Amino acid sequence: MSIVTVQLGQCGNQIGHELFSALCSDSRGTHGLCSKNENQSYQDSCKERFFCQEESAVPAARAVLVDMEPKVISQALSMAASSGHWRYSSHSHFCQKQGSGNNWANGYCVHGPRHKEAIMELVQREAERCDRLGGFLTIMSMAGGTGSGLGAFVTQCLRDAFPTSFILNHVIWPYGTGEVIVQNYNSVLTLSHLYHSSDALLVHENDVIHKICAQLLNIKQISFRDVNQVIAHQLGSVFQPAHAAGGGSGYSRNPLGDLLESLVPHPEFRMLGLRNIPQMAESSLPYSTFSWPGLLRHLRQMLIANAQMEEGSFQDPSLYTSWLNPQDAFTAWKTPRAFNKYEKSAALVSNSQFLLKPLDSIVGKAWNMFASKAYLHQYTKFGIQEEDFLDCFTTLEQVISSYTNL
Ligand SMILES: Nc1nc2c(ncn2[C@@H]2O[C@H](COP(=O)(O)OP(=O)(O)OP(=O)(O)O)[C@@H](O)[C@H]2O)c(=O)[nH]1
Ligand SMILES: [Mg+2]
Repeated sequence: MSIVTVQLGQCGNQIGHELFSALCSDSRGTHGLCSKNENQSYQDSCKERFFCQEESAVPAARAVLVDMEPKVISQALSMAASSGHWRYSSHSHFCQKQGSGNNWANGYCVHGPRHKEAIMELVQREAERCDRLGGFLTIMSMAGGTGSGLGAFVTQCLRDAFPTSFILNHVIWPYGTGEVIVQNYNSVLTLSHLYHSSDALLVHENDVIHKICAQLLNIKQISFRDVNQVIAHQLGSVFQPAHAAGGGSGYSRNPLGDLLESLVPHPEFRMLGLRNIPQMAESSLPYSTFSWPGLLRHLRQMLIANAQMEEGSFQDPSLYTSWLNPQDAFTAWKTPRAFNKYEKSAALVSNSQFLLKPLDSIVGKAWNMFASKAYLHQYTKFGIQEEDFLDCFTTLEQVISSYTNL
């Protein structure tokens, strides 16, 4: 099955481009110890999921690019074309002349309704190019105006137009010491709206990825490009083909469905996090050896984060909430194929309390601003009223309380 990716705003388009580059270069790159046949079916499966091959042209990403300003999109289009290995389709982007000025309400109330038809037509066309549509992956930041506001609007349109398709929103959590003063407002509005229309939110925190760049990859002057490459690597590690452990011999045909089915058993809990190991500077890769038990132990340790627990396997019931059977709570996927130059690597997607603190902090800061009515007129002038804010706070307070009680 194929996934249609919708890249929204500066962040969404930059990360989307990096994701398709990573998928393509992994697919073309070293296949490690796996057989030729295995490698071939890995490549075919990756193509079916993310790329569309027309005649003799290089594969085209199954993607729609949306931004309210042209610069980032035109960069993405030309960088992809100049790679020579993949490209974006020539009529799969939509942009305007001026961004949403970090104003969620501008993206959601103005740009959304105004451009709904044009954007949804692009999405529809991309969906029709898929033999079998497995769902949608949207990529956006939650702190700006376009990715967050227009992104929330487009997600609702996707839900209406494709009521039975899976929708996974990849969301970038802003730096704690953010560059946008109203980022907490925008974040609260984005999260609460997505919570109603999306199947799940896969969250990457800029602060966390920044740390990986600094501490594990030893990058001195960290750019968005560096951060995005780590994010793309992590996303690729989840979305590239893998076999269900104990399942049949073929690669899974329904990547989004498989992921969401096991990870989102309850509508109150839709926040997903992603960890990937090992991660190291490319130059040290050839000199590293890893063993599976070591990697998995490390990954598990990351999951329980400092909790005092005996080592064991992922089957340990104490890792999970009591209302889930441990067999249903954990699903493993494997492939002998190397991933992105790593002969062995492991990724863990989890639905856990990892966002509780950051969420509480963002809601708290937004609430304090709201209580003093700071910047509210910038939202009300586009049609987001105080009651709308209150509804959003209520939604997120409920999410916080659900996760707290897990
Ligand atoms: N990881 C990552 N974060 C980014 C990138 N670009 C922007 N951000 C983050 O995204 C937020 C700003 O949102 P943008 O995506 O720039 O905004 P936009 O969607 O283009 O909306 P407007 O510019 O207001 O129209 C901030 O939290 C930034 O830290 C990127 O390439 N990678
Ligand atoms: Mg922008």
